[in-house]
Order: sequence, then C-alpha cells, then structure tokens
Amino acid sequence: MEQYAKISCTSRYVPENKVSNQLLSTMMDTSDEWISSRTGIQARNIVTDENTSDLCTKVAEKLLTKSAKKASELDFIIVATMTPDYGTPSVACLVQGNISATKAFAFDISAACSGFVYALSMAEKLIRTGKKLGMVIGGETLSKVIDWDDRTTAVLFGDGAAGVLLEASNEQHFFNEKLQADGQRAKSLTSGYVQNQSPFYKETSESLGYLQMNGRDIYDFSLKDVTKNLSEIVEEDVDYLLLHQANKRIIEKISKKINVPREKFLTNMEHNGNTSAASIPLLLDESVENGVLELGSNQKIVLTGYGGGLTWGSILLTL
Ligand code: B83
Repeated sequence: MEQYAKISCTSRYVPENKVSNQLLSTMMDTSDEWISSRTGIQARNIVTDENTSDLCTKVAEKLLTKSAKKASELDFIIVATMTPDYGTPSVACLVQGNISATKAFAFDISAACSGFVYALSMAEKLIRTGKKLGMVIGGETLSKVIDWDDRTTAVLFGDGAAGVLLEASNEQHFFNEKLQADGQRAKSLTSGYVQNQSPFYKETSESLGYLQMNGRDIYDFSLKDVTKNLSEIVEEDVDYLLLHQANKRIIEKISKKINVPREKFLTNMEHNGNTSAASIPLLLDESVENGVLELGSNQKIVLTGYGGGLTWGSILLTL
C-alpha cells in the first residue's frame, strides 16, 4: 500500500511585544504612511527575551497539545530558519530536547524565506519512504540580524514561528512541487556573515553580519523567476495561494502576471511584517484558525517561498 503524507495539524507563536509603525516613527526617520503604503506592513512582533528555539518550542508544544500526539511518537523534527540560536546545536535539536522527543532525529534547513517550503518538501519524502509522524517548523528572530539604524530594512522584518505536523496517509495530498536555487545571485540578500577572528586569517572586507538586500535585484527576481516557477505549479482549480509575505506589491504583481485573482492570494504581512521562513506557516495557521482554510476539506492550495540563496520553490497540495 502506497504511503502518502498529509498535514494533520498547524500552530503558531509570535512574541507578545507588538511594534507598530507609529512606534517605529518615534525611533527612526520614518512614518506609518511611508511604511504601510510601500510594504503593506502596519505592525510586527519583536522579541524582548526569547530566541528562535524558544519560539519554535512554543509551536512544538502547541502542535502536540492540539493533536493529542505525544512527543515520543515523533520520528523527526525539521526547523527552517536563517536566524538560529547557534551554528550548532541546531534549533531543531534544541526543540527536540525541550519537548523530550527522544525518538526523533532533528536538523535545521537554511533556505531563508523559502525554508518552510524546502523543509515541507523534505519532510514529505521522509513520510513517503516510511516515517509515520514529523514536525516541520519555520521560525525566525530576524530582529537580531537587522541593522536598526537602516530605516529601509528595519521597518520590514518581524519575529515569529509556526509549523505543522505531517503524518502518514492512505490518500495522496502532495501533487507537485518545484524547488530551485541560484547561488550566482547569492549576494543579493545576505545575513549573518561570521567573521574569522583567527590570528592566521587575512583581513576581509566582508561587511557586518547585518541583513542586507539589493531591493531592485530581488524584486526583479520575484517578478521573473518566482512567477515562472509558480505558473508551472499552479492549476486552474487552486483555491488559495500562500506566498512568502515579502511585500504587498510583489503579491499584486504576481497575481496579475499569472492571471489568478488577487483574492486567492492570502496575506498577513499587515500584522507580522516579513518573518522569512515563518511567513508561510504563520499564514497557514492563521487561515486555518479564521476558517478560510480547513484541514481535511480537500481544498487545493499552493505554497510558494522565495528568498536568500537565492532560493525559491512551490508545492501544490490538498488539505
Ligand atoms: C524578498 C523580496 C524579494 C524576493 C525574495 C525575498 C523579501 O523581502 O523577503 N523582497 C523585495 O523584493 C523587496 C521588498 C521590499 C522592498 C524592496 C524589495 O525594494 C524595492 C522594490 C522595488 C524596486 C526597488 C527596491 N522595499 C520597497 C521600498 C521600501 C522599502 C522596502 C522599505 C519602496
């Protein structure tokens, strides 16, 4: 009997500290009108004493509570993040320890804003080849890599985490996918460079570890490469599309380019900002909670991530 994978539970967790555009306008030379008109963002959540593993652990605990599954049943935990607590141990291992999922192997995936889509694709293969239950979480504390003196990027990003339980199923729910990368455009979006402090190391001109983006280049990338990828995966009867929440205008432009009505594109950058690998699972769980999406409904959705690497990818699945 063929074993397929299905999403059986979703959950999310964001820091309590909500930061409005108005508050930011008292901290740097910006305004609510400037930010919301150009990005669609009105507020974001910023940690005051939590790291990425803390946010992801909260998501893991909520997934287990909501599903009544025990941590000991988990076969694997994958965390997609570009802002891990450490180089090692992985965030996934920290989560595994915090919830005592002693049977689960655990690892992180670094694919920036495509991370959740990459991780979900890998998890689906693990279930298809025999694993029974896995956890896939996208989690970020981007506030620790932002240059808070750069008002063009500081206003964009937020912290948060969200994830799903993936379990074995007799029915097929994953129907198509396309994951891509282009390392030759790697420098268009960078963050977290680790400077070698060795006495043997020659000085480099590499910049600080702050998040840096070439807005024009990545905007063009989103309208060209991401649009092409999405157009190859989307089907006529898709109910909803959940894209990485980078910028309101990108979503509007892509909807026109692939000729899919704008109202099929769900959004939540208004109150989360850009949360990189967490943006798609945050949108997924919020949409399940508000009833737009329903697990077990057989609704057909597309998830599309795109970001640093450069990486991008789409998955077509039913709930
Ligand atoms: C992202 C992305 C594109 C591909 C992959 C990931 C991401 O931000 O996560 N983002 C953008 O393309 C993007 C987002 C915000 C921008 C931006 C690009 O800047 C430009 C957009 C068009 C042309 C030139 C630059 N900013 C828009 C400006 C305000 C600034 C944010 C606060 C107007």
